[in-house]
Amino acid sequence: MKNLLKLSLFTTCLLLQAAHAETAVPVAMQKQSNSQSVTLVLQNMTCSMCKFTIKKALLGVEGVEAANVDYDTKTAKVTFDPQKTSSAALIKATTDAGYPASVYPTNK
Ligand SMILES: [Cu+2]
Repeated sequence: MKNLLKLSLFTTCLLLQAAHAETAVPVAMQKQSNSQSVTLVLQNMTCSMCKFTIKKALLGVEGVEAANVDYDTKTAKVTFDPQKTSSAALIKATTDAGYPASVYPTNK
């Protein structure tokens, strides 16, 4: 009887460890890929200097980690922390700077 109890405790322990291992992996992965990327299509970009204005506006938004503005395609690829900001806030920032934007369709 005593041995049976020991065995069942041992099995429970193994099961708990397995369950823990299964949940621990996705959590770790989530932390690594915490930031999100979005591509914005910008209006009113009339010269190559515009990209600096837009980049500055985007980097001024709290939670933005990187902003790469491309004059040729008139897009901005922005990496941000979704806990701190959103694509709507990014659009507001570029709009306030004079460049209304929309989310590039494939990134919706
Ligand atoms: Cu310009």
